[in-house]
Amino acid sequence: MGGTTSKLDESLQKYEDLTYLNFKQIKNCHNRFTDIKKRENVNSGSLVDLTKPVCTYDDLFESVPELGHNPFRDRICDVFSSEQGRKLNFLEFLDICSVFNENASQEAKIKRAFQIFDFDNDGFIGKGDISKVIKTIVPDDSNTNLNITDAVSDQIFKEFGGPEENKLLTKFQVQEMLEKSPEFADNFTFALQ
Ligand SMILES: [Ca+2]
Repeated sequence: MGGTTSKLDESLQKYEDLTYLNFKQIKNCHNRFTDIKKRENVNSGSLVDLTKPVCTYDDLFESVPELGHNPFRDRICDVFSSEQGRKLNFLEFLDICSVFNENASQEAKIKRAFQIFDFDNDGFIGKGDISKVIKTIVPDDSNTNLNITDAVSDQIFKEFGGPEENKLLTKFQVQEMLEKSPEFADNFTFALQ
């Protein structure tokens, strides 16, 4: 990068090895995050320490519509965040952009998709989780929605569930579901413009 590499660029460069993003994409993520902090009147210089700054989910959704338009946005942030009160730090935001990048490995995407679909965080994908997944994707605009959700959920377990019909999906079965169903898979890739 020549002799003019800033301290910030040096810090950001390290994440090329740790994420599925190239330097330009990392810088892009950083700029988006910095814009949020600027609106909050935080000196962007403090962002050299990348682990410190946090922003609220709502500020993030507003500034990053690529994430804000994702029906799973709250679940995605919950899975990646270690902060309290619907907030995430910059590195967690970077982690989201990395896994949702088109270059992320299928394995990384499936691992996170599994966590995102596991709404009750019990380590399994059960019927209740799948019902919530469907309700998240299909807008709740009719009284018959509950019946439709139930029917689709049954169909998913019939198609992707194991022969023992234990009403739990494994990672492998979730992978199969994502591979065969674009309406699920589409929610797991975005790129910052
Ligand atoms: Ca579960």
